[in-house]
This record gives sequence, structure tokens and C-alpha cells, in this order.
Amino acid sequence: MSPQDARTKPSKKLMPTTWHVLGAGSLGTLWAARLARAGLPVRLVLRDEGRLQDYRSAGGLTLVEQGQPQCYPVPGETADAPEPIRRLLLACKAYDAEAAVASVAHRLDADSELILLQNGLGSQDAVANRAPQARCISASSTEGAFRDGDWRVVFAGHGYTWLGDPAHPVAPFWLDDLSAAGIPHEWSADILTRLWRKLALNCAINPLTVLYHCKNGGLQEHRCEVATLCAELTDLLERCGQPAAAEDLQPEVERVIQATAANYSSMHQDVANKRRTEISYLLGHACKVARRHELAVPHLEQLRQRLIGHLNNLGLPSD
Ligand code: NAD
Ligand code: KPL
Repeated sequence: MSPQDARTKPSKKLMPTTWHVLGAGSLGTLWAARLARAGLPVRLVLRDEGRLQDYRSAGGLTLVEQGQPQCYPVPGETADAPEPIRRLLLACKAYDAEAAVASVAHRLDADSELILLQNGLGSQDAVANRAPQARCISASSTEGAFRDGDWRVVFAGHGYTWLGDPAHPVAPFWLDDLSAAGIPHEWSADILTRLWRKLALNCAINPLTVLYHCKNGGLQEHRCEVATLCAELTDLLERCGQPAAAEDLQPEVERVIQATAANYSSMHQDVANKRRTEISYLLGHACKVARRHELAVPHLEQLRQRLIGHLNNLGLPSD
């Protein structure tokens, strides 16, 4: 029996469990709108009363698909509401995840499950430490969405979301909700490998696109530098117990550069829009883990310093 077949069953099934979605940004809106459209109970968790009033005035979340906007009047509430949260989709940036979970910690207990949509690594452990009573499920998504107004998101790229729990390989029964909502997904027994592989791809591509101010395809002019980074990332993945994530990294990085040649990386887009990047959970995390393993990664470390300098010059946070 595969882990997917051996899903944990709810002890009693009286009412469908509410999906609380914290983070009404790109991915949070994309998930909340599709879950609500499937008739599933969804509630949006907002930072404070001011945001809640603003959201209520807007009348709901708008998702734009193939140019067509559709408004979903998902009910909202503030983080400090007293009702327990059984299922929380954490859809904020990695650097906001720990504080966001802390803001709802009083509503979580041993029956609570957290689905963590953050890119990179590091925030998942920080969240798990903040909510040790809850089950934490990590996700890695290739779906794409962006905000084009207040409470309004454009579904920009179809993709897939892998979910997994390094501490407990059995898939939760609520994956059926994702199927009902048309959210392409798969339960992954090796979610850490997926997260590390994506982190390595992001480290080899994203910082260089920022420093050279180019689209992903522009890195075809910097193949040696990319190859050197891939070699250090491969060493790091092998050293930190992720050999599967290290396999054929460089050819895959080259393939991704080619396949996404016309795109700006997510980090480039963040910098171009003067938004804080997730550097600490990508390149910063890789360098931190290398130090922990006493592995020298001089080119990754130099890249991190160059990127930090660049962000500082632009007046952007570098943590
Ligand atoms: P986003 O910035 O669009 O949305 C995050 C939302 O969380 C914002 O509305 C912010 O106000 C809210 N938030 C932060 N702290 C909060 C708090 N304490 N209480 C309530 N709300 C809070 O971010 P996003 O693009 O949806 O990205 C979320 C994560 O998903 C990131 O780690 C990102 O790298 C990853 N990701 C995004 C995409 C994409 O296409 N957008 C694709 C794959 C992965
Ligand atoms: O995930 C990416 C990003 O832009 O963040 C790709 C396209 C793989 C580049 O690293």
C-alpha cells in the first residue's frame, strides 16, 4: 500500500474541516479561491482589524484566470480570533512565517495541521519550533501567481505542488479537498529532497540574474560561473545527506535556464519591484548549512556577499 493509499482518516467526520488561509497574497489567494469555488469552507486570516475592514470593503478575493476576473467572497477574520484552527495554510513569505504562526499559536493544538507553502528552507523549522504541538506539512510549488491590485491575483503559470511531512510519511485524508478544488498535487515521501533541489536551482540561477540584471537566459553568457556554483552546491547536498537532490544538478540547471530563458527569476522580480527577497532561506541557508558541516563553499559565499552588497546599495533588506 502506498502512503497515498494509507491516508490517515479523520476520527469522526461530522463537518468538513475549515481551511484557514493566512497570507492573502499571490499563492494564498490562488488556493483560497479554488478551495472556496469547490464549496469547501475557507476563512482568510488577516493581520489586524484595519486589514479586515479593508478586505470587507473589497467584498472578497478576486482571482484572474485567462484574463477573466472572478470574485470569491471568502469570509475573513483577524489572527487574534479565539476559535481553534484545525487546518492552516501558511501562505506568507519565508521571512514572515515564524511571526505569522506566532500570531495564531493560541488557536493551535495537537489536532492542528499546518501546510507551509514557503520557498527555500529554514522557515519550516522555525515554524515547527513555534508550534511544536501541530503537524507541519511542507510544500514545494511550481504554480505561478502575482498580485495586480489589492485583494486581486492573476493565475500566471500552471504547475504542481508537492506536499510531504519528513516526520510522518502517511498522507493526510484532506488531499481529497485539493483534488476537488482542482489543485494539482502529489504527496511526496521525500519532500526535503524536493525542497533542497529547488533551493539549489534557485541558488545557481536567481542571485546571478539579480547581479547581472538579466533574464534567466542571460546566464547562458556565464556558463562557467554557473557550473562552479553547481559543483559547490552538489558537494553541499552530498555532505548534508541529500545525495538524490545532488544528482545531475548542473545539467538540470542548464535545462531550466534554457526553458525559462525569457523569464525573470522570482528574486529578480522582487528586487525590480523593490521588495524584500528570501535570500536568507535560499543562498543564506545554503551557506549556513555549509558552515555547520565545515564545508568550504567559497564561490557561494562570495556570491552571497555580492548579493548582500547589491541589496544594501538598493536600500533593500539583506536578511
Ligand atoms: P505574497 O507576498 O504575494 O503574499 C504573502 C501575504 O502574506 C501578503 O499578503 C502579506 O501581507 C501576508 N502576511 C505576511 N505576514 C502576515 C501575518 N503575520 N498575518 C497575515 N498576513 C500576513 O507572497 P507569495 O508570492 O504568495 O509567496 C508566498 C510563498 O510562496 C513564498 O515563500 C514564495 O517564494 C512561494 N512561492 C510563490 C509563488 C508565486 O508564484 N507567487 C510560486 C511558488 C512559491
Ligand atoms: O524557481 C525559479 C525562480 O525564479 O524562483 C526558477 C525559474 C527555477 C529560477 O531559479
